[in-house]
Amino acid sequence: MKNTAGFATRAIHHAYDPMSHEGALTPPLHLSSTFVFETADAGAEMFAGAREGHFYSRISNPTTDLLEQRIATLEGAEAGLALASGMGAISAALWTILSPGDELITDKTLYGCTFAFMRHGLAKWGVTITHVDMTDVQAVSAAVSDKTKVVYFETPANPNMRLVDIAGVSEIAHTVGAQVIVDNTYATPYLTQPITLGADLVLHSATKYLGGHGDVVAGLLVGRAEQIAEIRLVGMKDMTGSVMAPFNAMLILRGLKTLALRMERHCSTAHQVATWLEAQPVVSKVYYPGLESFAQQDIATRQMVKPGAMIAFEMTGGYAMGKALMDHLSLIMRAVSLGDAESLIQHPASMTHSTYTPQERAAHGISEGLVRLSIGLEDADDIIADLGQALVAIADKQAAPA
Ligand code: 3LM
Repeated sequence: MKNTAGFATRAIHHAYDPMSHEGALTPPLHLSSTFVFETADAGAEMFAGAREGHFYSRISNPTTDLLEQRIATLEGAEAGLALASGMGAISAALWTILSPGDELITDKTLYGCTFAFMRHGLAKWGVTITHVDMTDVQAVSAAVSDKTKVVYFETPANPNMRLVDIAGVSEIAHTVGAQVIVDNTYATPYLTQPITLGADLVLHSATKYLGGHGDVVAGLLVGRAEQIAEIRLVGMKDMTGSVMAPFNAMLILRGLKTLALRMERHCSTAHQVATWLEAQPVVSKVYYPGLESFAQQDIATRQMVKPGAMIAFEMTGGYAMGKALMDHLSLIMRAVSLGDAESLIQHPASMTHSTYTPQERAAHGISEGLVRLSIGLEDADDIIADLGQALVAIADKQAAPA
């Protein structure tokens, strides 16, 4: 298969030849934790890095290796690395790159555990964490200095859907020699490929859209081959041991085969649901990059093929109403995580972003009333009907005498 093949074709075929595997259509699952050396010298050469091959699955494994090649081609990167979780990818990368005394500049809004890792982990280690409003490229320009080693952000950001101009921020970061790390979990490589826009490293919680079926926790990282090799040997192998199990790699490889199809459906349904939500009088604000009312629609159009399938919204009655809505849903599941076949709803302030204090949430643009909806693969009419019946139920409840 040519490397110029389309996204879906590469997601299904890249780097695998059945004829080299006894004709097996599906890549084999190599569960082996260790690999036999042909000779003692061959083993010593592998340890010295002078000979290619697998020798222990905390370093590499044929099944995870195929996944690493697939995610690299889909992101337009030289190399990939599979890790135990999204947080494993984040911590292995940052611990490899940063040293005490360095500065990391990041957006105001981050996934709750990423924020906590920076605040409680990296900061304790002597790294200065500076939060900047990255929706404003000038603010990033004013913040960077010779001490800035890493510029880190999510786009769209979890949970409030703020977007960051990847090309603009990368250009600024590179003027001071800083590396740009983008968490591409919400967009997936189907919608945005940050490396092609100037980022140095891209990471995923593969638990989400890449796996796509809510049955695996996993992380992926892509970037330049030399840097990925360093993160493999330092951040992954020695500092965290955050290795993806081969079985999980197999599940992600299976998920990737339908990523293009699923993202098309996720996005078109999300657009319908967001449009419907915006028309409801009790919904005061909807944050979805595909809506005309979305403040950063220009960036969405520039760097996202489609607006994604994550929606955040607020209700006129604040979180009391949001909670009532959540408790009256029957098809949409009350659960954290995202990117699954099932539509999921959750309350960031008390769940995914409870790692922030209320004061921190206020300072970082995460409102207490925000409700987050991950649009699944069910029929759009059924998702809308579920939201509709819940709105009717809570309206009746409000109208009923106490
Ligand atoms: C969530 N998010 O519900 P894992 N980066 C982003 C993420 O959204 C996440 C990670 C990294 C959620 C998980 S909350 C307890 C459940 C943008 C995870 C971390 O380590 O694979 O979970 O990825 O928003």
